[in-house]
Amino acid sequence: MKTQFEKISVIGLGYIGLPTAAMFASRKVKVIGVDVNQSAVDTINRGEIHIVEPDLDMVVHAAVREGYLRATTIPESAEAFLIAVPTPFKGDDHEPDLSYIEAAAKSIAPVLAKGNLVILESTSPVGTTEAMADWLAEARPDLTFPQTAGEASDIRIAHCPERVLPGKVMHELITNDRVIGGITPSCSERAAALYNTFLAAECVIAKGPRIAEMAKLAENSFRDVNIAFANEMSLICDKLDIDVWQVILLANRHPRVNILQPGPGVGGHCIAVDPWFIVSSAPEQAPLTRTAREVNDSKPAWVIEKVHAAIDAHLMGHPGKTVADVTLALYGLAFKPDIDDLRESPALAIARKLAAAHHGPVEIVEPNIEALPSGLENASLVSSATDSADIHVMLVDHAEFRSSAIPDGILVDTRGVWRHGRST
Ligand code: SAJ
Repeated sequence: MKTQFEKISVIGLGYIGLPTAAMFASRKVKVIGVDVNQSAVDTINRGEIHIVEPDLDMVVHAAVREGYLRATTIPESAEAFLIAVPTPFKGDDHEPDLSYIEAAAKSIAPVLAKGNLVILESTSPVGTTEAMADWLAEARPDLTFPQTAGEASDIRIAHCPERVLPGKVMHELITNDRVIGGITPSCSERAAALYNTFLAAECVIAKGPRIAEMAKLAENSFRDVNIAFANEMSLICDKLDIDVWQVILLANRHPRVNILQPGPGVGGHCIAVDPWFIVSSAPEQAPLTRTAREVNDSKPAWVIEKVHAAIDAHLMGHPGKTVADVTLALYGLAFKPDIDDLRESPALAIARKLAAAHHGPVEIVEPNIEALPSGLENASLVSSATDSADIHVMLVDHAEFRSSAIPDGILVDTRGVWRHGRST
């Protein structure tokens, strides 16, 4: 079997699928990108992008112009299919929702042919790749699949979880090691050959897709648990009236300690979601993972309480004033620093709740956006807070805020940007 791929297909052209498609196309592999969203397909076919990711626009533009990348809503035949669709959770029990993967698998089944490779890239609960293999086998009884035919199968199947950091995707796609969990060794080998088209790092082979699935969930849960520890520290230090930022700086001078940074909560659609896949698959065994999620999810409410306490404190010091006279200035809406991505952002959730409840002016400073999203109709987007702002709430430590002067007024600083004595 030849190792070079001439034509592949990427199913799902979002934050992972589009950069991956563009990366293969930049290496002169013909890529058919498939998405259910007609407007995303049209945008990409114009050589433009519908998401924000540094350096992606020029790679997509060049790939479309040179004819290596084309988008469509209907799957076509290809040598390899990479599935990169969302895996959210549903309901109060945070049950994983695999409907996008199931739909993607069923959509490619009719065009599958002997010799094809199918890769699941979406972050998935343990067992999902095997479920996907069964959906494909059910739809194509005329082909053989590795879960039953082993090494002799017509179709190769592997899980290769995406691990790239939003904001650095085009770089990390090339430089991060790839975890590869094929259903059989030759499934892994074929998948590794595909990624080696552009990978500068290593393909690390897992003993099967279940291990690869769990490794990805473990990575994001590890981070969630560690951020939860930092967030819990911030609550404890606030209660004891000591500076958590200095505590962390000092503790991190120990050679085996690396406490992460507290914040207003954990956002994005990965770290705040993936640990639930572990919890739902082994609830009795996962109290720490669950508690970390709960600690991080409860942080926005704590920040809102802090702001309300600050409003009360301000009014106590200004007897002639009412709440309507108190101006709030909120700094940052994005889900993390130096990006414009507002999806699943705790800062945005806090801003919406504060703006809805507050009777006075609310100013929002967010240098990375041009208009406020819905739910902030009572607020105004400003380039810097006015002198009349009374309470300043730091939500996202964008570079612009880290380098600007500490404002006058009451400070609620969820990121340690305005902490006194910044060096230690
Ligand atoms: N955060 C803190 N304190 C910290 C670090 C992060 O509060 O010390 C917050 C951020 O502000 C943000 C959230 O956590 O709200 C998540 O941000 P992040 O930069 O840690 O991670 P993501 O969600 O952008 O990307 C993660 C990455 N996973 C790991 O670093 C283990 C990325 O490599 C994954 O590919 C991505 O999830 C994914 O798609 O799963």
